[in-house]
Amino acid sequence: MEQKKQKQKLKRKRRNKISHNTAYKTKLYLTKTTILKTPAVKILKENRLGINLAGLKLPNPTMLASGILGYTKETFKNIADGGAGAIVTKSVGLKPRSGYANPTVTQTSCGLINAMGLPNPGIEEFAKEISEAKRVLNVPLIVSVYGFAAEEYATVAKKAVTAGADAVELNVSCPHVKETGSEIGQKPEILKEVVKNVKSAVQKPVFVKLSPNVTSIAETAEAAVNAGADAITAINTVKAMAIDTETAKPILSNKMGGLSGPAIKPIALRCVYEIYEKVKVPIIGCGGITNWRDAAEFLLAGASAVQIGTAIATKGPNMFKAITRGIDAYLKRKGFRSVNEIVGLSHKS
Ligand code: RRO
Repeated sequence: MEQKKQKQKLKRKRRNKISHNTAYKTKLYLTKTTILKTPAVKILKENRLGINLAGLKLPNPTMLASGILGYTKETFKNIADGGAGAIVTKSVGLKPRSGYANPTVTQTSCGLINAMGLPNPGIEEFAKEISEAKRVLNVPLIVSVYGFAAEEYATVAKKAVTAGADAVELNVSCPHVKETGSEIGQKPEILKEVVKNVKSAVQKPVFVKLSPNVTSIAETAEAAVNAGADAITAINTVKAMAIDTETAKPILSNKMGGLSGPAIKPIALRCVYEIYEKVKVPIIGCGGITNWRDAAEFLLAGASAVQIGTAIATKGPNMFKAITRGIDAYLKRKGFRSVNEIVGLSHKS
């Protein structure tokens, strides 16, 4: 009898030991997976800012707007190190152009007016810069393209893509160069021809940058999208001028130029809001963004990403990090898991 009791006691002890071991192992296993998985999940969960923009992967929704800073790979690298999620180059055409005579830029109380006149080295020369920039950049490089005819846009776009551009942005909106820019973007039939030509020439995403200097920017956007545009950038500068009261003459050598900076932010925001109601492709907001709250307004209006130009030229590339951090803190404070959740949110209220 005593022996039987002893045996049962031993059996219980062994069972307990096993269950303890199993529990221990499970705990260990859980601990291990927690240790292994928690940081990854956390990073995944906390990556609120990464976006897919018409097939391009951006670490955050901020981009360098076209026309800001130089063309060299060093400048591009500086911008990427400053925290930009993507880079758009200055507009490049088929042939080199020296642009307008000075003065080409003037400061106003609420922004800058420029009339550079499309200075650029031409696509042949610039192609080398694109290939070299691609070697040092870890964010998408979008080449801004202009032309004086649909075929010219297509030729330049093809050369840019062959050199390594991740996408092209068609400049159909420069407000002050004859026979290109807004002279194309203001005529829906010509605009469509340009977009169709480029679409059939390249296999990469085609963005179309629009001018606010039209009767209905939403209808212009719709024309571009019907022709195949993968995304719309809104807006380019607003046609403007400044006069020197002492000389009684226009300040810019071209007389007219394009206004950028804080003054145009409410106009750009209205444009994005209207375009969002008309088309389904992603919109890239651009115009006077100087802080995270401006950027958040554009996202709420319907932009999937934002381009920053004048603020980078005046305050430097670290603006990207400051704006990105601000958006992230805003998303966290409001309980959003991804920046995508706030795109167009203002339309739902
Ligand atoms: O180069 C310019 O003068 C210029 C261009 Br391409 C443009 O698209 N927008 C602008 O304000 N200036």
